Amino acid sequence: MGLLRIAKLRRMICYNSGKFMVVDYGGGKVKKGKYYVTTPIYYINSEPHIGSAYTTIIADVIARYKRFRRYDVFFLTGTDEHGQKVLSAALEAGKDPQVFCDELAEKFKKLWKDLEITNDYFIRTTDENHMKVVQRFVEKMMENGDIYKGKYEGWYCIPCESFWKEEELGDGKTCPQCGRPVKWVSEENYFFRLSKYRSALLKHYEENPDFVEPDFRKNEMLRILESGLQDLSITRTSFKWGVPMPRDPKHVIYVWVDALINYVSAIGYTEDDEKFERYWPADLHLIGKEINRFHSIIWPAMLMSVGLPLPRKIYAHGWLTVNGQKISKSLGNAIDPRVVVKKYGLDAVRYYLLREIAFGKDGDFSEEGLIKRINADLANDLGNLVHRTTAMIKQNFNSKVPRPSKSEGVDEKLKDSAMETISEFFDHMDSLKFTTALEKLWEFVGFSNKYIDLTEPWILAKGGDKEKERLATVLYNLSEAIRIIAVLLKSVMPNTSREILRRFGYENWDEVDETHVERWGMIKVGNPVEHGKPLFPRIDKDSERVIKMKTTDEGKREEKYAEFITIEDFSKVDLRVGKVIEAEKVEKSRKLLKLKIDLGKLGIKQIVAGIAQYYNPQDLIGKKIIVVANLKPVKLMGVESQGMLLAAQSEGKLRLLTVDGDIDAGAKIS
Ligand code: ME8
Repeated sequence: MGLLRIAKLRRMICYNSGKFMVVDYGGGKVKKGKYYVTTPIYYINSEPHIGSAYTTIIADVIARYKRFRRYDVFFLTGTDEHGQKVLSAALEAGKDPQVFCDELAEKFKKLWKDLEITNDYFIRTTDENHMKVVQRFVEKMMENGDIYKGKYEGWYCIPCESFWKEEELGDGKTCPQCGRPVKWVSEENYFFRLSKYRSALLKHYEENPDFVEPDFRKNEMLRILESGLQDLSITRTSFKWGVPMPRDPKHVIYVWVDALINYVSAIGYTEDDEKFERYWPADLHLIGKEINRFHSIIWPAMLMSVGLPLPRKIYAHGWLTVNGQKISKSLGNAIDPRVVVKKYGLDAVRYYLLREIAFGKDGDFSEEGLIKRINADLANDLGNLVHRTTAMIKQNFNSKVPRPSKSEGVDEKLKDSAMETISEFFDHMDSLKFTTALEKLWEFVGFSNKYIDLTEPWILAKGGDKEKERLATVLYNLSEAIRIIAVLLKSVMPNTSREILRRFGYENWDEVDETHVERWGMIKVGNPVEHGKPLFPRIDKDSERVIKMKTTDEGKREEKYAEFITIEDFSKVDLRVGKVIEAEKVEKSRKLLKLKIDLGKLGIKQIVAGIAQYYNPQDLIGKKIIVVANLKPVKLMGVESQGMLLAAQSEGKLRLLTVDGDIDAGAKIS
């Protein structure tokens, strides 16, 4: 985007999407143009953890930063709810998939709210509106001759929802991405002519060197493109949990095709032209490195197929480990980010993630590291700077920002350093180099502390009128330095920024934007100054840790008791002996069996259970099993299930619970 400044009016003319424009989106403040940033939409098969929070927090910093730089921002996040992986998780939880997704989507929304994420919209792929757009998008690909019917035979990884070539597999036929076993799939599918777009993609990469970042991730994509592309199977018939293929609803659309389209459906593609034109193309798709291929090859090819412009940038960041280990439930480190935030504070966690983990590379989230940063950078450097300055203003100038007079060499150095910091901070933030941006800002925090040592205000305070005049200048300069630091921190540490500015007499924090650091000397003489509590209390290095890691062995023996329940709670569950009188497979399902169970006086109940991989239907007839008889009925794959049977599961095995000897069907278990 090219920017042209028109003298004093400070009005921006923007060159955006091939057009020149002066944009004013209300409030009289001129916007520079638009900025559309997205996170991946997270699979809803389990609850969010610090890994998903990492991407969302960074996207939030970017969205806040662009608003601060006066862009018209649209920030999107959401949940990916279709596909085999989510369906299996719902079935395992014994829930109807839609009910399961509704419950988990609320958990994601609640987490983002608790983490003060400022997304403008939350998309769910089960939204009716999104599903309609997916169908229209695929129809357009068809109209363009890019979709054909064929037979898919190959390897599929369910956890990654990814197809792999034989030669890409790991030892023992495992997924090259997650290391878990892949499955042989053979189905009649629709295919997308991905191969057709190879040279167009290569050309786009060549003409837009910043299209995929960081560079080493771009090079990985170039290697894939250079080695050739295979057409992509884009429908499945083995389950129904997805968007039906237009004109052939036996097929559901591949979860990745469905998911990628969220980036256009969320802003009104084919539904709200004005909004769509206002925000598309996306300025940044922020993702983790493992899903780069989908975003940097498949998605651009899909967009080319329907004739839409490509996103401006895809940034594939690295992976976080927690206390040095891969994030995993069984190791106990897939923790709810709120636990960490509750103990250490949201801003401290945001600062730590941006400062400590070199953005783009893999990094480790360690509680020790977080405590060190809080004590050194936040409590010691920034906290002390504010504390010392406000204390001296309170003591010597009746808690008002004093009027400066003649400036000396060291004052000029502070001022020059501030101006240089602002410009470097902006440059680094613009190029997504958060770690360097914060390093620069902290160099200035350091220099401001040094300025105190050099000017020795505690000695000036004991002197006569001349020294008092000098003290006023020193404390004015320190107040201004702190004000600039707080303004620059608006997007990274919003609560700290707001609190510091409030302590220096600024209540209108929401309106603070880049114009508040246009020049040195913008702090108002006479502003009330509050000397409050330290901003960041030091953390005792021996304090109890909130991330309690298990050893790998403990992880394997992971299960804890669920919470205690009372005998009254237990008695709510009506457990009965049931005799299996019929058993058959549920059509189109690999996992489900439909059983008719005789419950004596309670009659006959139909139960759908995910045991098809462990039992042949005919082997079950006549077995006496244990059934939860008073479970609210649900539909699984369209078939009603009126109860649940009990089974034990371990290391890939599953065995049904039965009774020790003969007893009547319907007998109560207590
Ligand atoms: O892939 N470190 O969803 P997903 C850093 N639904 N980031 C991490 C992380 C970690 N340890 N773990 C997860 C999907 N992430 C698809 C996306 S988009 C059209 C569809 C973050 O729930 C990171 O951004 O598996 C990663 O790419 C994303 O969560 C994967 O989320």
